[in-house]
Amino acid sequence: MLGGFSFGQKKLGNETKEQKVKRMEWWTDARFGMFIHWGLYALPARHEWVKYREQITNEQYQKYFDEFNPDQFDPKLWAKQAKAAGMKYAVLTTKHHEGFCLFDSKYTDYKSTNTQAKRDLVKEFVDAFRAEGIKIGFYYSLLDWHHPDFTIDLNHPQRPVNITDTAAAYNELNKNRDMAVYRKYLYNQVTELLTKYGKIDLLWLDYSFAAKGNAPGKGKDDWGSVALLQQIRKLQPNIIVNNRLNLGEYEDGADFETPEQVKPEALAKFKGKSFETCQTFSGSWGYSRDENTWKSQRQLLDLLISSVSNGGNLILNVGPTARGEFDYRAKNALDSLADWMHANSKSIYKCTYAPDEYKVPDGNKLTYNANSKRLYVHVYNYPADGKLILPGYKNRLKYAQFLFDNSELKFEVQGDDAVLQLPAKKPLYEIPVVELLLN
Ligand code: JFZ
Repeated sequence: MLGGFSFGQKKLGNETKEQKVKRMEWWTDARFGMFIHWGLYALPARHEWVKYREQITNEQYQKYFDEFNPDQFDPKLWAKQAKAAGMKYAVLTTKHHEGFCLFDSKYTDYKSTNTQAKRDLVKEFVDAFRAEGIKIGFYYSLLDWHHPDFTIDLNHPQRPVNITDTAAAYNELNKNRDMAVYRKYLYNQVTELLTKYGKIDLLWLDYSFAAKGNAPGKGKDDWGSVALLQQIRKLQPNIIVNNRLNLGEYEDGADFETPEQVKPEALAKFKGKSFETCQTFSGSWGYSRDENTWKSQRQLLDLLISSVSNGGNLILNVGPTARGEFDYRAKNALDSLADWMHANSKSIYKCTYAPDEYKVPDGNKLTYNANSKRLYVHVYNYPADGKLILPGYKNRLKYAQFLFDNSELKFEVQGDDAVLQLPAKKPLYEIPVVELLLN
């Protein structure tokens, strides 16, 4: 066969390009999802990497397992909050790097059903979000800082003090550890997650990393990535999988890229690819009590608009507290998104980047719905006199209106341009959206 896959790449299944587009359609249309990072790290409440950062041993970390008691956990409320914010899918950490499982796995005792919670939190999440019509995603950490066979590498809490220490130092630390045993565990748990909870729409596996000098990294062979992906596709043929598995020559077998904490200006290079920007409300994924760099509504909207205006998705993270709630800062952030999405979601769902011939008026950002032939101008820079110049739109514009109330916006042709007359006084919405119906 000629073509069908890019240079140097091997194909895993026999899905055609068209079938792939169809399989990914709901995700491409959705554009906006919720990430949920929740685990024992909510108790220390100082970042989900606390065990690594402070080089905490399993014994020292045990108190968080013993004290885990999320008495306010109400996934139906979480689902309502996600839905109100306009998020169409949600991805929960079924296990993060710390190794604690939020589900009733038969392969470990280190799980929520053995804590005071006594609940399969994953099952309740799935039921509640599905009931709200939100697509279900599982995050599963490839790293595991609790499993006794997971070999110590540069990202492990028990790494040598100097992480670039000699290979001998790592060998000594790893002499009783066997990645083959862990690999089987990982395979078994992913199998459980994909067989016990019904249809799973998305899987987010995290992550692979290169060695640094003598300090080992982890990738393809450690995870058994290719066999794992084949198993995933077999169990859930319609699932969408991210690209952090390190698939080598099978890299095209992953479905989307995951630029993380990438600045909006840097997203242009992903144009034309399937990508999902993942971002936090503040500077941590896990609940971080004293972290105070919370993004403003405008910054959050910019992340969403910038993702869609480059043809990608945004998944925004909430880190619930140890009691199982979205704290007031997260609630405020979600509420502010809900307000905006209530008024403007037409410029987000099923939208993508605008064709090149449509120029962005000065500092503003465009999205485009090819089906309805509508272009959306996100007015970042509100013109002082209300005159919004659309460069080169002389013969292109049929009708214009604000999205928030469908009120008409009149325009005049001046030379090659169309000039829209917005109200001189800026409407109260942050980043109002103008809908342009094109000829
Ligand atoms: C990972 C996790 O370590 C982190 O805690 C969080 O879950 C996040 C979503 O994913 O962090 C990464 C993983 C990969 C890269 C950067 C951060 N990367 O490839 O640049």
